[in-house]
Amino acid sequence: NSYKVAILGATGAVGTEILELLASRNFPVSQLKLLASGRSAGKTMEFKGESLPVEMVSDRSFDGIDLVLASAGGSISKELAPKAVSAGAVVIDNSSAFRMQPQVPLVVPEVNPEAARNHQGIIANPNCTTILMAVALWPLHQHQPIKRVVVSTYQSASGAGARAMEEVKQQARAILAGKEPETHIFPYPLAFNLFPHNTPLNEQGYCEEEMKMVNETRKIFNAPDFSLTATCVRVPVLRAHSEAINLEFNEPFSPSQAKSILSQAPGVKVVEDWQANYFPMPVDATGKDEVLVGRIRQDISHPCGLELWLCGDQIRKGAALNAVQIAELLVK
Ligand code: A2P
Ligand code: 11C
Repeated sequence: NSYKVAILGATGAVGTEILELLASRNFPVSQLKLLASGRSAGKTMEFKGESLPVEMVSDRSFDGIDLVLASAGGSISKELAPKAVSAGAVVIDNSSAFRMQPQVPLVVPEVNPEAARNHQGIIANPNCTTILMAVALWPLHQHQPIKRVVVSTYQSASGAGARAMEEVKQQARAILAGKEPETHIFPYPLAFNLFPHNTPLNEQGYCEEEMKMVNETRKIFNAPDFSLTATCVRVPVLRAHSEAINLEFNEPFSPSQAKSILSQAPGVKVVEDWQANYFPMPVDATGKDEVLVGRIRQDISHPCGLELWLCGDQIRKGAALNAVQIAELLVK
């Protein structure tokens, strides 16, 4: 079997990667439609050596399409995903528009692949920071239930899209030339700086990105009371997010056992060289499929605590790869 596929947001940071992954993973595609805004109409993109036109999306774009991989932002998904479903397509949506709707599965294939089966047309791809953490925590949680998570993130510019990555480069050039950096996508200069994630704050003082980590992890793990607190920070890294994670269990969890479990876990690669003080870095995670995990150590402040550090390619496993893996589950 092969499928008529559309990528909505094909020209974006995630869409471009989806296109590459459909080719490199040999997804069974019989027809491919590249959809974006009017700004991109007339452009072409390569797929398996063939040059394909980018089309401006319209209500009719989904006629005859089996599968839509959407990554053009929440408001576009809200408007267009229901239309694609009405036209008979299944939509794997990378935005936050539908993630918390009870009838919409929220899937990380290494964690809850079975959830994908019960879709009603839309399957949601979780938030990137959440996906990377879920892949690393799930195998430990299976072994011994996690009692509480404290996570701090170091999120790259790529999380805000292709134009945001360009903005950081331009800011760096401006600063090095002694000029004022300009801000368009980000609220503050990111080059040579960092700031707490700039999504809206709730009355408890948590930003939206932090609450996505809490609520989406609970849904993916099917653990409504899962205890997690997060601080999300944007850092001047171009691509790949990092996370410092503190875990508390009910009983001690030895670092060597955690390392052995993670070494065998799907989607995880343990990267640790204690002699060389070498651990996961965003530059090493960039372009990789696996979440790199290291610095697995006993928390000296708590007998049942464990510390770890991870880096993962936000555009790949954090978005495009996870979406393509969900598509592969459906095809299976
Ligand atoms: P375009 O390149 O034509 O603006 P990123 O997350 O990297 O910023 O990418 C966003 C993606 O969503 C791009 O492919 C972008 O297309 C697409 N997009 C943005 N606005 C619209 C829109 N109104 N209709 C369709 N696609 C859109
Ligand atoms: C960031 N994780 O790095 C965000 C972007 O819920 O899909 C993706 C937001 C989301 O800014």
